[in-house]
Amino acid sequence: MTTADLAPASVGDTAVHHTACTLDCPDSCSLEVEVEHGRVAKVRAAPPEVAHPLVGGFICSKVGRISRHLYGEDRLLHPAARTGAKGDGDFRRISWSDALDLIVERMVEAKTTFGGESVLPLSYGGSNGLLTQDTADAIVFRRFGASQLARTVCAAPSTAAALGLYGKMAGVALEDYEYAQLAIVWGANPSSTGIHLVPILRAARARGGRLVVVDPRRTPLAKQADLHVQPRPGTDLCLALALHRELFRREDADLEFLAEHATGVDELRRRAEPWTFERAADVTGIPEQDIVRFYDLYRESSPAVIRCGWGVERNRNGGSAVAAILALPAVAGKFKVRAGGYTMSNSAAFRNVGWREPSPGTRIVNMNHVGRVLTDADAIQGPPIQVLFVYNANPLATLPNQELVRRGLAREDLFTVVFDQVLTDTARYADLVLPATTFLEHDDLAMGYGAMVLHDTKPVARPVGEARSNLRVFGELAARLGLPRDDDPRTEAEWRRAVLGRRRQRRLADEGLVLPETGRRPIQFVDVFPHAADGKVHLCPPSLDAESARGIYAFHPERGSEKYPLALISPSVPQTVSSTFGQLRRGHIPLEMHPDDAAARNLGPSAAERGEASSKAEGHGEDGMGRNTELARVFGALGGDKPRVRVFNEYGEVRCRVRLNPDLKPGVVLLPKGVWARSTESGTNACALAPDTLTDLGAGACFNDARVEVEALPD
Ligand SMILES: Nc1nc2c(c(=O)[nH]1)N[C@H]1C(S)=C(S)[C@@H](COP(=O)(O)OP(=O)(O)OC[C@H]3O[C@@H](n4cnc5c(=O)[nH]c(N)nc54)[C@H](O)[C@@H]3O)O[C@H]1N2
Ligand SMILES: Nc1nc2c(c(=O)[nH]1)N[C@H]1C(S)=C(S)[C@@H](COP(=O)(O)OP(=O)(O)OC[C@H]3O[C@@H](n4cnc5c(=O)[nH]c(N)nc54)[C@H](O)[C@@H]3O)O[C@H]1N2
Ligand code: SF4
Ligand SMILES: [Mo]
Repeated sequence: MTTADLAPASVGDTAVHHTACTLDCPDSCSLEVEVEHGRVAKVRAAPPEVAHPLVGGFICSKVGRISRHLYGEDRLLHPAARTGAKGDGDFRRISWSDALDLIVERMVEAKTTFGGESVLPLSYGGSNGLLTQDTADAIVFRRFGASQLARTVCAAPSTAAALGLYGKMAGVALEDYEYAQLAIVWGANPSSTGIHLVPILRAARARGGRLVVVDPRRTPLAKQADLHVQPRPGTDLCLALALHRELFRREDADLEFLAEHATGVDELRRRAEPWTFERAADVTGIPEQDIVRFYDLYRESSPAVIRCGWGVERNRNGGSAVAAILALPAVAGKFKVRAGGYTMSNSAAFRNVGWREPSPGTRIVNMNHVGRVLTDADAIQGPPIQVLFVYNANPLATLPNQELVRRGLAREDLFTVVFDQVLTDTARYADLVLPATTFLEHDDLAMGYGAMVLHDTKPVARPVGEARSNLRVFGELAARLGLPRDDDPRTEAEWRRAVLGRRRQRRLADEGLVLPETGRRPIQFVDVFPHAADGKVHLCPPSLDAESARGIYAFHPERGSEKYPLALISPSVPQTVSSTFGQLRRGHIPLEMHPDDAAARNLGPSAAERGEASSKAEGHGEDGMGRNTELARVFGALGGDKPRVRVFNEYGEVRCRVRLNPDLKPGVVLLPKGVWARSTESGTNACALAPDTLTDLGAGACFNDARVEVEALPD
């Protein structure tokens, strides 16, 4: 591939460009975009000559239809200042120059009165590449001396566990799953969240490979799996430790591998010791015979690979659970072969990318505590937050304890800037909104965290209205605040070089995309090793042991709660990426509930009524998703109009309707993550029910520790 391949080609009046997707998705697709008169007309997968191998000629439908986001009615077109009450979303247009003056004035005023730490930048940046986060923005906020944000809302526990055990070690390439004799998809739902793995798993099965899915609900993949292991949310740690115990006890552990490549073996063994299969079955709610079957499949298969997802981490035991899962291939001796080992985030395939702006040593605010910190001056040491600058994030829709976040955003004395592409729920509370470009309108660099690839993202369409890129806006803000230094990068090309290094930048320019330096598809413990001084896996790393209350691998049982007996999970759904594209949803979202739980609350047919339906359903076929068509019909019919309910706990409530879903584990209810206020009757989402407690490692979010009750509302 050469740069010539990446230059736009003209087909009639339409220009065809190649670029890459930066959305928060592991697959980082290479895209082909048709542009008409400066506007995006069609987006599809780039052809194989210019695409990275995982793409395989298809992309998701949400990006295929991204013009609805780019040119939809919610798109922000120019800077605007608030005219109505906070939350109303009424603004009047102002100029960029006035907007930037106003920000500078308010930031300087806050610093003079309260100190620089009274300014808080709030960005997560999951849907950003390497140029639009932690570059010019870091120059602004760090040099200004603002508070720093710990970006803990996602991946913090997983990252802590993976780094603690293996350092920055690349995982098994997703393409290699085809060669796995056993693939374990653990707390991940790639049918929604990383679709390019799905055909590869299908290919593996066609070659005789087996599939195990560990998930509290029957996901589309679980329906095709040889074994679906269905734990209660938050109990994976017990399951993983039970597998470890048995590996050691039955002498199936690879002691030779462990002697050469691991530390902390005896500690892990000791901590796994109490977890018999029986006890694990009791705590996880998984039938013991399923654990035995899972053990046998894992023990006897090679290559065996574990795709550990982010569903495992979002609870009080999340960090230790991920650690115990990632330790399995070491103890069971599954490394050293292609398709043997694990995959978590594959961003470890690239080292030393990014701009490093030194930390000013100012205080750090945990993102999960933004609601507390905005509403309670005593929640954190130092000055109260006076200026909040939100970009690359939609906190009102995505942070736990939504009502507290809302109260914080509603504070009259808080000056809030929201810099976004669309008028998000958060933006409605802003004093000032700034219009941002999208990855089809600005320069960026996409780095996969599933696909091992780094590639250029080019502006292919004209920015709508007065939308500007992060690099430009933060560059101008830095200048107005007098922060730039002579050797700071200024142009997009200079930023690319600063972020990538000269050698990689040249490769990217020559080749269009860059695959890992370690060889295209590394084999763990052959081509890549733990990134630690001793090159070993640390099964019981002292730093993590010190961090977790009662030490790593200690199980924290649920606080018993009779008042709120249902476990609410809020996983990703196909239509959105986190909250991105949430404005495009039509209608309201339902709460999904197992029929038994619904019947117990008079919200659905009783077991007897369903039994009758089931016997009628026997002999009926399954549809493409593995649903029994007759059962689905009967559940729908028996359910009648979906009952209106209130889902509630001590943090808040969501009012919506109920949909019966027999694929959930009884006792588990589901609301999708990232929905906007307009998608529920109450204007709240799962975050209104999510506690702002922290995970055992990495101080991450505990979304799936939400415990709730559901009651009927009059229609
Ligand atoms: N279409 C789409 N793609 C996305 C995203 C999106 O919102 N939409 N989000 C992106 C982002 S930000 C991320 S972090 C990834 C996340 O993608 P995934 O890793 O797939 O994570 P989740 O969607 O949070 O949850 C995955 C599964 O975990 C299950 N689960 C919930 N609790 C538990 C538990 O305690 N144990 C186990 N074993 N399973 C549990 C859920 O039922 C769900 O099926 O996807 C990325 N890709
Ligand atoms: N209930 C519940 N909530 C969750 C989760 C859950 O499991 N359950 N999961 C969590 C997870 S996994 C994640 S990753 C977080 C994500 O939380 P967020 O990062 O807050 O969510 P996104 O929807 O990705 O928000 C990104 C915003 O940035 C804007 N944006 C994108 N690119 C740019 C740019 O270049 N410049 C500017 N200025 N703006 C831009 C987008 O328009 C979008 O509004 O949500 C978390 N929230
Ligand atoms: S969101 Fe994921 S699947 Fe969709 S185009 Fe982007 S990288 Fe590909
Ligand atoms: Mo995430």
